[in-house]
Amino acid sequence: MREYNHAKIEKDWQKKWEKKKIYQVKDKVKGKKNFYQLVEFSYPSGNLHTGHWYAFSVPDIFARYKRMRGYNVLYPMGFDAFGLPAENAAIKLGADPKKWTYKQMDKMRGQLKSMGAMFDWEREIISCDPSYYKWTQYMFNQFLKKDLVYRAVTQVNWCPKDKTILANEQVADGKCDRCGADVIQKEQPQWMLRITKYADRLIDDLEKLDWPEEIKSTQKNWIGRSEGSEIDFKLVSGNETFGSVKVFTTRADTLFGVTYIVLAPENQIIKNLESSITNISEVKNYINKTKNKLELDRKQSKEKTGVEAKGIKAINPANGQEVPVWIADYVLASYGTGAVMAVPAHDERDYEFAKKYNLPIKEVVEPLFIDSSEQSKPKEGLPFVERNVVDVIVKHWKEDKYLCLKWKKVNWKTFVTGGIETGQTPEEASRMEVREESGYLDLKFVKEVSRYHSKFYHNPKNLNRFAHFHGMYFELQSDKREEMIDEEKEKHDLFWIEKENVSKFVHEESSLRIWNLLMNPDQIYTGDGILNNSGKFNGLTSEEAREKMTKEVGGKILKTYRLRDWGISRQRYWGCPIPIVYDPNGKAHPVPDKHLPWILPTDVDHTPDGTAPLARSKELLKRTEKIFGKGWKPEVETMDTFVDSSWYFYRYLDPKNKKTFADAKRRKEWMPIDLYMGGAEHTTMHLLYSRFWVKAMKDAKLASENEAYKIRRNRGLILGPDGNKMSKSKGNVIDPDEIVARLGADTVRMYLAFMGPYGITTNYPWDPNGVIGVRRFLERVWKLQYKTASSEDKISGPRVGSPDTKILSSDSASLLHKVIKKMTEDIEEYKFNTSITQMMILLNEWDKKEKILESEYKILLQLLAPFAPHITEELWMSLGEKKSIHLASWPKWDKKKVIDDTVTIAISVNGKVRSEITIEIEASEDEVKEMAQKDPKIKPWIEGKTIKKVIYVKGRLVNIVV
Ligand code: ANZ
Repeated sequence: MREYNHAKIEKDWQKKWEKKKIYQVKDKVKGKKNFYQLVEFSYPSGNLHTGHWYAFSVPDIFARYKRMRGYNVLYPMGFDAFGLPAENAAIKLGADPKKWTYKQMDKMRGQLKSMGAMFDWEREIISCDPSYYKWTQYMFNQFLKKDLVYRAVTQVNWCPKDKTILANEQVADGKCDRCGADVIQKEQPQWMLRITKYADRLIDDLEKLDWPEEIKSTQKNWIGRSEGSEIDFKLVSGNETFGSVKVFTTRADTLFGVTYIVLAPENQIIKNLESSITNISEVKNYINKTKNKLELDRKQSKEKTGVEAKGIKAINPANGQEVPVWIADYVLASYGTGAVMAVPAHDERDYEFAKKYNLPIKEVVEPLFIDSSEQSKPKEGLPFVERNVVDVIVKHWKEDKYLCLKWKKVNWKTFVTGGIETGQTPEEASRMEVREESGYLDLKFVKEVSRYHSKFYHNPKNLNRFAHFHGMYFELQSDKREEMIDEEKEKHDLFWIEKENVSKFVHEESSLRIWNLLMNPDQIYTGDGILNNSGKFNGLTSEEAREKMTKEVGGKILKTYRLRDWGISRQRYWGCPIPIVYDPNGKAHPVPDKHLPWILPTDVDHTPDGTAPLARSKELLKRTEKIFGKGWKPEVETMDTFVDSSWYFYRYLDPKNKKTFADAKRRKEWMPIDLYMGGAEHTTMHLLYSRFWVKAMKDAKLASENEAYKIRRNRGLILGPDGNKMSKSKGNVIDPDEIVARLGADTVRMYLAFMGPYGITTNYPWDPNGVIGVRRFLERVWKLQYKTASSEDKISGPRVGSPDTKILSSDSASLLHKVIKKMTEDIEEYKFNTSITQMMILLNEWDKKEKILESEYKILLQLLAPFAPHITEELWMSLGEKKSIHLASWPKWDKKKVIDDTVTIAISVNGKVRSEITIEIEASEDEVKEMAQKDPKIKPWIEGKTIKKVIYVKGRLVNIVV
């Protein structure tokens, strides 16, 4: 018997595969569909950790599976090779960033090859290579032509200690991630990309993508589109009008609820108002105080502060009402217009402020509930019939209990409720309803709690109801009561429910709202609804009103976004040089395409001193002057590395092309990417930037697709055995090199796939016993090779079709087919774990047998091949196969064999279930009855007794009557 020597097997096969080029991918193969599967290319950190293994080797299972399913699969790998760590190594170790990076990549390439993945290394790309960044620069130039690139002064993060600009992701908790110094904000000119121009498309196109909902919603929030209105409020001082202030609001429907106006302290308009503000020194004082606050603190500040600008008023354009003008720092200068119309009845921030400064609160929007239950949701096609209604809460005369009704015919639990007749007030209607429905008479009206509206289908009347509810509150003064008429008694039962149980008893969302408001009046309604107290707009929905009211007051409807343009300038060395030169007047010009790649100079001192390292290159300056003339200067900034990774997937398609970044034909063969698997940390940066980049490429006629990634799946993290994130400081790091050496790459790949479903962002702890378990499984597969028999007659034990198989627990052939089916279904959903379980079940069954069919063993090897490519190849070849198992196809299951042909039925004696047996579905009644009586668990119940009757219910049970 040969021993399972993983080290030798794995090395041998990796060499042979490379020599035979079995993983080389052609762009087109006759009769095969292309399948482009991408994982994020790695940063050459120089050491492959468990996270890399999880990121690359598990998706490799899927890629191999797809290949066996007959697809022409591209699963490429490369290096995202520009970036800070190389530069830091240069600063710390005095290394040459380029040499350092290439050395790291050599090491990592070797480790990546040890995975046994089907990467086509001929297509490797390296983003720091001039043959790659030439095209990054080319695209920059194209975008410049399309006015998608511009230079502007913006705020950047500045580390005063390292004297360098930091990207947002290089700042953690306001500190430099390298030296820990407090980061400050600095104004700096930057090259910007107009990603905001694509904001709408970036939101709207998400809908068509098969991406996890959480990434979609995070991207939407990040872009932060809000549709709003700009509305002018005239400013007056006494009788004098002097100009106006523009506010930005997303809720123009609440215009009638405006009770004051707020200006951001920085709002320039305050200067023009100075002479009319009577308390100007107080105002100036406040403005000075807010100057030192950070924007973030102002957004989150717990206690709102502000000061009234006395002597001036604003005129509400909707109703001509004068309202006070306040200055408060909860309004930000950088958003909207830096001024808001405050509606404390419907906005939390305004509500808090109004409470604190005693400003009026005026409700103008009432909630609208639309029933969504199957029985009561409005019926399409039926018109709505309106009706005014009361919903009446009645308190007990002595106890803290409330009157509730349980309706007999319909499943309703409510307060007293009923319609308001013409001529009745809501109070009168309430009294009448309470009297009719309960008989109580001695009511004290306390208040109208709130109003709301409700749309539902009224079943008994077969109409759609649009009900306008008044939520009323009464307290009974005594138990004075009259006899109810029988008709009412039949409709419902009355209950007095304790305060704490009311919300469990009543279940209409709308009634609950009134109840909650009564119990806790310090609440406001911030949603859309139906307008009230809004003059001629009463009764409109919020949505209708926003448009109508904005028009009516001469406002403008517009969209705003939270997304800012993408600043790509880095004052860094190890990045793609921005291909710009400045003429002697300081005007920027693109470096013409014929001079690309615009090479990163090497004569640079990397010590950070606050200037860009490229500024110290004599060669770069000389080159610039030589090409463009005396007095010309090069741009010394490099690009954000997210630019490099925004288009890398195109280059895999044609990595050696010198004429273009990727030939159009090849792009047509492969794009868009069928499946993109990656880390959960990528939501708003890489995945948003590259979506923008592709759209911009499409508009510049460089690409023909609008989106690059059809399906996106994010994976989770592998945690240390202690359940914490792996980190050197915690001493819980699993070194894949060590485990691969000890147990083999096949074991590691398969264990990682076995931990749990892939493609969901759940984290799994590394379990040392789990790895051993997987290794044992592979050893068992290895040993099975000595149990194979090449023809059926050598097999001992019952086989399909033989006469002694009436009672089957499971049968090898049908189990195998069930396994193929289940594994296929699970892999399609990235549930590699449960598909491995299937193979384990099969093995348990086979272990019981003396011999197994070689043909069936080979099917197992094929099923296992994507998971454990080396051991399966070795076993496959040792069975005399000539062609690699990885060129074989995925086994098919036989439909007939996966149908369950057995069924488990119950056996009862005198009606009590005493046992179960498994029978063939087709077994005859007599056979089943006989088996039931012979069952060892049944025997004691019938022995020595007369059997009166045996009843068989087909496929379900046998009852023996004694
Ligand atoms: C009146 C109103 C009534 C508002 C209401 C909201 C609810 P989003 O949706 O986040 O874009 N706002 C406008 N400019 C502001 C600024 N510079 N600083 C702080 N708040 C500002 O927010 C838009 C809403 O935020 C606007 O709509 C405005 O308040 C406020 F029931 O106007 B609203």
